[in-house]
Amino acid sequence: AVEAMAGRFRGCLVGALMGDCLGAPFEGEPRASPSVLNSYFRRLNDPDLKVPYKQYTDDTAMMRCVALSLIEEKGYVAQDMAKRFVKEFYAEPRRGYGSNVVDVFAALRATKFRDVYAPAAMQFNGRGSYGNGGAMRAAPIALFCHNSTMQELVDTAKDMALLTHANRLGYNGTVLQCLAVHEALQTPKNDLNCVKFVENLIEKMKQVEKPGKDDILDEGEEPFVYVKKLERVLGLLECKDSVDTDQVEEELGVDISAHKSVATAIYSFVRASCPIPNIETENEFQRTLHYAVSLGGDTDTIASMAGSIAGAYYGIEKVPKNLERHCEALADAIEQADQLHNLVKARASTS
Ligand code: F2R
Ligand code: MG
Ligand code: MG
Ligand code: MG
Repeated sequence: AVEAMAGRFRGCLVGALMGDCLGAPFEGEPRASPSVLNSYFRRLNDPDLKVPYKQYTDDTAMMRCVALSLIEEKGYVAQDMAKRFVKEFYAEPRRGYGSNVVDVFAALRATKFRDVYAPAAMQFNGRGSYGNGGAMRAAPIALFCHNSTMQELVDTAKDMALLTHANRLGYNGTVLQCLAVHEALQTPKNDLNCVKFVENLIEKMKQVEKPGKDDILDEGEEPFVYVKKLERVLGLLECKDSVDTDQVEEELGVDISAHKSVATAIYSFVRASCPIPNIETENEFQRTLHYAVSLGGDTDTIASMAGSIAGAYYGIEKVPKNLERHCEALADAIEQADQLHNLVKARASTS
């Protein structure tokens, strides 16, 4: 038997991998119908089904770099992580990367990693990327910072995001995703209060998004974007079964920008803790992935972020074995989760 917290670490990284692999076929496609998705998950759950595994995309490719760098370096080392992103991209460039982040990799390589934060800061004429590429790879940071202070978690998540995503929305979305995984890990099993879960994140994001004395908002830039999104999540939770996918898209977003996907992933997790009309499964973890994919748009990334939160809460025991076996490199996710768990335990015993 796996120790309880180790099982949650595994659930988190396996959940992220599964959301990516199982959500990727639907990314950017017209929203799949309830019957298509029910038969998709039913078919994959058939123990006799033998098909090639579903490949992971950039989401997992980059998350693996984050995990391996933390494990090898026993902490966050910016240069090492940046080098891993670049090496990984040039080894396998066809994993479906965002169309602009690839320029960061090229500039990092061309400048020989002199200032690893500089290329990202120059994206979009100095505004930086607000894509969800920082958030999609963030789960290992939340695991590594399991016993850290909130400030340490926030700073590490932000620094990791800044390697590619220098826009406030890009890095604060990464921080929020980390806080959500962290909150899920801390929530005792069978004790999930959806409203409290979201309210706790709102309180933390109020601190994160509070403008510092040197923070000057760009013209037209709204303050507290994520706090407001999370307040909308609370509003949707109140409406429960009457919320349809159009409303989620309109209020929270389902696209590749961080501010239109991270709160959507959090909503998917809390919403799927209860039955949802048109979703067959009784398993809450699977329901989270299924619901995230059903929203359409950036299905791999939203399902991956939601899957990592759900896996951190429910643990690996809730992950259907028939489903996980279809994902590429499943064993690596489990190994990395165990290594991160050992690292966290070792840090706790020496502090
Ligand atoms: N790239 C995709 N999906 C499209 C193609 C996949 C298809 N299945 C295939 O294989 O061909 N998915 C992946 O990209 C997302 C993460 O992207 P990331 O890492 O954030 O990239 P980038 O390039 O930095 O940002 C993405 C786009 O966002 C817009 N954008 C960002 N900041 C902006 C700004 N300041 N101003 C204007 N636009 C901005 C741009 O359109 C960027 O290209 C994940 O979904 C992952 O799965
Ligand atoms: Mg992807
Ligand atoms: Mg990317
Ligand atoms: Mg995506």
